[in-house]
Amino acid sequence: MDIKVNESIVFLVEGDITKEKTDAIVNAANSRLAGGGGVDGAIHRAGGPAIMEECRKIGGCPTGKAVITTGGKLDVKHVIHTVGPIYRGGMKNEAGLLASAYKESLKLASSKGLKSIAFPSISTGAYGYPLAEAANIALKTVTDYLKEKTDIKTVRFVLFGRQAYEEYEKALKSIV
Ligand code: AR6
Repeated sequence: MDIKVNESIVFLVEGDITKEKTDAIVNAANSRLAGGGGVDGAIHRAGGPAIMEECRKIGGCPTGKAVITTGGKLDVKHVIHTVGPIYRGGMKNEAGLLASAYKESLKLASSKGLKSIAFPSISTGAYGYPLAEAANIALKTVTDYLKEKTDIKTVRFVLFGRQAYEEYEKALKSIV
């Protein structure tokens, strides 16, 4: 499914983000940028050691912020590493921090002149954010950004598995 927002298009696809050919893919990292499981593990495995080398130099990234490295051996110029919140019931500003992770990633991509970016579903694996709520926040934040700024032409949400895809589809239909 896709929708047009201003001059940009938001795509929902089911798949593996390490196969993307956008200018940048976004990693759901941890604040130490230490690598881990899930999408983080997949990106470092497929991208090779150059990505971790840069992560070590950067040293860390606070929750809700984003940093950028090379794409290593991936078919992308850059990996943007952002840190989503750990879900602890919803009263610890998780929604604000999740929105910030998306927005800071987009701002960083814009500042580097990137035209296309692919996101995974941040915080909805190991960090336990309920998928339906996270999908609404992700899509609202991205579409709001594209209504204001038109430099990023393509945003792809690469959802891992049918359930994630369907939740995002439901969320996207509810906001258009
Ligand atoms: N492509 C796209 N999405 C994927 C892929 C993939 N190859 N693999 C998993 N996902 P998670 P988080 C989905 O746990 O919740 C790590 O250890 C997955 O199904 O990767 O933000 C980090 O180091 C889920 O929907 O990230 C942190 O410590 C989504 O990606 C911590 O986990 C996010 O799941 C971050 O937790």
